[in-house]
Amino acid sequence: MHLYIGYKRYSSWSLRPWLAMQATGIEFTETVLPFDHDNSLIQLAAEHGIPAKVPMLKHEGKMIWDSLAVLEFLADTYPEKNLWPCDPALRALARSACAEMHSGFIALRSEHPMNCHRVFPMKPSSAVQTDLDRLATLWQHFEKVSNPKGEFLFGEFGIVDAMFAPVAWRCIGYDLNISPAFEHWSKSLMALPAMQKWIGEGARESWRVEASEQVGLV
Ligand SMILES: N[C@@H](CCC(=O)N[C@@H](CS)C(=O)NCC(=O)O)C(=O)O
Repeated sequence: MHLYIGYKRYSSWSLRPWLAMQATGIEFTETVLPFDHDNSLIQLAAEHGIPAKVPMLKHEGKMIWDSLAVLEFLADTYPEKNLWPCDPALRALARSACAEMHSGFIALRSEHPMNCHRVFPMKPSSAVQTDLDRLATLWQHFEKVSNPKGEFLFGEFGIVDAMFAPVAWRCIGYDLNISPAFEHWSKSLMALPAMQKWIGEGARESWRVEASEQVGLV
């Protein structure tokens, strides 16, 4: 399997499948496509005749793009990794939360883009606060329904943890508060060797995207 990703410093969508693969021991090779600095993503998409963005997974001639589609493909390909909870009701809840992360939390995502190496405390706007409150409610619901035996949302690390991983970084980087339950989960997530590896590799990247570096300054 080969995973094409964007910048480790900035690409929250890329982090999600990368983290799921690293944290669960799925073997893969990877290429970073610095799409704001060269045309490698355009070329790759043209080569395969697909309207692709990163992340994108190449496997046995197939190209799969979009973070959630890649994660679903991984869950199908490696059922033994239990990337979704085994219990159908919990699986449905995990899917609801992931779908909401994929399509929602727009204010949080747009006003506080992921930047793994910038700590810049910001007061949340009222739209962002609504997203943070919604996340607190979601975590409350996870606690009530999931009652996990392990340290992640449904026990062992899975897709739902990967999908929300960039939110953990956003809270650290912009000093945003959600709830004690979220904080507890975020600590476990940040302690994952895979998460630390991503952050370390992001630190060694030299590309800079000015729009992301200037958030809160202009
Ligand atoms: N919803 C998509 C978003 C993918 C996306 O927007 N990727 C960005 C990088 S984070 C990208 O490829 N940008 C380059 C471009 O649009 O040309 C997903 O879940 O993968």
